[in-house]
Amino acid sequence: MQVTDIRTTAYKDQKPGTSGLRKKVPVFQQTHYLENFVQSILDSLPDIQGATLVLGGDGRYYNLTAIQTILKMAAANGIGRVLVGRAGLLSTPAASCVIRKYQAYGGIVLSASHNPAGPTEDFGIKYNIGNGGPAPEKVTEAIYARSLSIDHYRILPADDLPLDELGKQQLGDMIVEVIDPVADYAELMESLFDFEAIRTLLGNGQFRMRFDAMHAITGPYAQEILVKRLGAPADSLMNAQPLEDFGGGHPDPNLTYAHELVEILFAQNAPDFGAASDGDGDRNMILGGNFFVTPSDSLAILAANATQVPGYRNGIVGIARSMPTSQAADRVAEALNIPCYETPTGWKFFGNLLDAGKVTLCGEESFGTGSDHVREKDGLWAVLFWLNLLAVRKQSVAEIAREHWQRFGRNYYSRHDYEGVPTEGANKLIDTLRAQFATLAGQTYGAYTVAFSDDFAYTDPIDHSVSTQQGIRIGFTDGSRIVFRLSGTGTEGATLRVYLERYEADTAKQGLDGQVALADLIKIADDIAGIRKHTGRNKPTVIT
Ligand code: VG1
Ligand code: CO
Repeated sequence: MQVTDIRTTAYKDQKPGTSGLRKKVPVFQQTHYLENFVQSILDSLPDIQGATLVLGGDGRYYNLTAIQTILKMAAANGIGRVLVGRAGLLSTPAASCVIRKYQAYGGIVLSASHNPAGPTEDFGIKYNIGNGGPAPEKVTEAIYARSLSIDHYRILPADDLPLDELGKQQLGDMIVEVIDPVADYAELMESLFDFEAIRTLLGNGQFRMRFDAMHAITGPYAQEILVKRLGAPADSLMNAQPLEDFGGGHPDPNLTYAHELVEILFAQNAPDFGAASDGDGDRNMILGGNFFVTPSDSLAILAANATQVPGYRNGIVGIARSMPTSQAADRVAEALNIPCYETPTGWKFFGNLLDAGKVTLCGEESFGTGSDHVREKDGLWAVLFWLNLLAVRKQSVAEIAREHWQRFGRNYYSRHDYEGVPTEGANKLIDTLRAQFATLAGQTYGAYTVAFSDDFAYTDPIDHSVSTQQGIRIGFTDGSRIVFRLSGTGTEGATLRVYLERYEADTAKQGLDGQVALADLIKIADDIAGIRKHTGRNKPTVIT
């Protein structure tokens, strides 16, 4: 095997964010840019000689080019075997499933998730560890540190490999095994949910659903699982053909970017159930006929009903939610007498809790829900969980949600995103908030009195690692909250996220529109942080 050693110069901007390294494609196309980062990953992993890695991505532009390069570099660096999804495809949860099932050393997942794709749009790469989950901060910090000093990388000069047929091939001393990207994942889903009951629901001639794959990775997964195995009519799927540029869309399953689906579900004679997933298949949006389930409510509802689903029949041991996610799940945990953990934003913070058997379900307000079946959030898993519940409870989505509020109270919740604002203004806004920490408590704004304000910090209960500055919280005496964070996944300017939450126990007052119910808090957020002033915007880009 003739390995080539190539001299390179370090780039200074390869610091992974909330979920891997995300940059515009032209940034990745700079000389040796991708190679530097891949070598930095490989250099940071101890004892990888002869190890098995999993490799695949969401199919976006540059996916296949990057996969060919990574294969040749893996071979040159002494990796023993790479399991790669056919045509270079693997959804993020499927990659997690495959790493776990085949006890791989880890995996490289190529995705910029919900960010748009194409020659001038975004690309991304992240490393997942042997538990199938995103690398924890100590690993991503080591990769970044290595990227700052790297001066050569190793690659095997070889022709590109054909990746469209299943089976084993040799690349230098390494075996490349092309695997079915859907099969292992579909089998896992069948082990968790009552497919028989869901098949009956989907085939009863009454129930109608729509799943929007947004021209991204979940198309083939939905085709196999929802249509082939569960018998949903073929026209239940929308935009199921994966495209390199996701059809020019923004593959983020929310009320703004999944508007095609939203219009269908909010029309007259709407279907009973609607769902969408994102670029890499780890997010989910759940809709009923004329009804939107907030991701925070979805987590709470799944937790409260978990024992109705075979995979969770014996109950759940705990719940974890990211800090900005609403406290609806906390109320369920309290009722079930199980713990509810509050972690920083990003799925990597759930890994230790899941591995230690402290939690079964996890969720984020950003359309992410999942469980201990893998170590990533999982879009289709959430869709199947809901379908299983609908099949068992024989009620509509809206009825299930309203009953939940009656029992636990309703946490009105909304997130306002200001995307692509000038970085300087965004930083100033955060500084302005920090400067008020000492004086805010005790101040009154209309009916609301501030109880505390701080920067969220987290100490991992398992490995005791500490993560600071994970979002600014302003808590009010009635339990309402406003949270401010800057996004760690954007690639242009800064994105400000404002999270708003208010609890309503009175069942007579639970039917308001979220924006109406939160109007006072929305105004207070601007009063305290100077959102308009610092961002130059008078309204958010996205409201969910
Ligand atoms: C966003 C979400 C966060 C999520 C992350 C990755 O991060 O807020 O909850 O874990 O995206 O999701 P940020 O830093 O932009 O707020 V995905 O679907 O990109 O893998
Ligand atoms: Co995603």
